Amino acid sequence: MRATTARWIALAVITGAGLTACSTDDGGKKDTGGSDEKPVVVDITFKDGDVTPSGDRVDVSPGQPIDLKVTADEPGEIHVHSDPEHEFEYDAGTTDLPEFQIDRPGIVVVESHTLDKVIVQLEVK
Ligand SMILES: [Cu+2]
Repeated sequence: MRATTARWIALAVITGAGLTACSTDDGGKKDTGGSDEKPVVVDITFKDGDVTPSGDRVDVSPGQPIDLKVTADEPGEIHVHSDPEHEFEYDAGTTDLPEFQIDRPGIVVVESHTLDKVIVQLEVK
């Protein structure tokens, strides 16, 4: 009887610790914690001097986290023409860029200055 109780307590402690670690991770990713919306994930591929997507419209909500995942054959830089602007550098390989949000409705262009191309237009509404 005693042994069983002890085991249950141990389990509860382990589970509790797991939950705490998980929610800390979430807290660190979101800057404000104000939005519990799922992030918009945009997969971007740079290959042979070209980029995919190329000028696509992506709908996002104001304050919704935007998560750019870059796969590239050489390092470069991405510009997000929001206010304030964001500049992200990436290396060859796969890079998960820091999440950002846009609070004001409108169209925000994400471009590669290396290629001088529009990657996506974020339509914030
Ligand atoms: Cu730019």
